[in-house]
Amino acid sequence: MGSLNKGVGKVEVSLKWDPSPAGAPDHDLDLIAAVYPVAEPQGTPVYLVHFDSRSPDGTITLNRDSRNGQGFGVDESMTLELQRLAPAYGRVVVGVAVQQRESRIAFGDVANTRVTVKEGYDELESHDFTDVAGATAATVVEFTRDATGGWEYRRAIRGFDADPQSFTTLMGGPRP
Ligand SMILES: [Ca+2]
Repeated sequence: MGSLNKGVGKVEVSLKWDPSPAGAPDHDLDLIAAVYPVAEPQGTPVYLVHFDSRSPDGTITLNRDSRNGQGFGVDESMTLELQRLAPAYGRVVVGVAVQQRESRIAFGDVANTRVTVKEGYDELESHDFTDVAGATAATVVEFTRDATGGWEYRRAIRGFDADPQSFTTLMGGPRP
């Protein structure tokens, strides 16, 4: 468990990785956010945000989406306006999943992957997935509502051996 860091509001999570070598299947990584109710912060997500799922209240937005890691700079980026989330929502977990092909693709198979969490120009977290190299999905950071209604965050690097769909059902669970 990382230390608690209080007072976050509007956060951007960005992800980049290098394309697979010429001739090899594309490496497609996805940023995924899951929102949980105050009443059941480790239960079923109220909603998910990723390339194929939008936030119904517009508070969490996937601004950029890539299927292959090509191009310069950030490949996927997501903005979380935590201070605008409904009071009934108490926890948000953000992770990254690797789309699986015919053969299993883990973080260790993808070159130069890095996720960065920023608030404005302040970098809150940055991680390269080397300590979850054998995993196919991982949580990165979690945000929780504190007693005053503000938001705090903590680093939450935890690897899973799961495809993206299964990961969305596991990512909010308690730590083993
Ligand atoms: Ca993607």
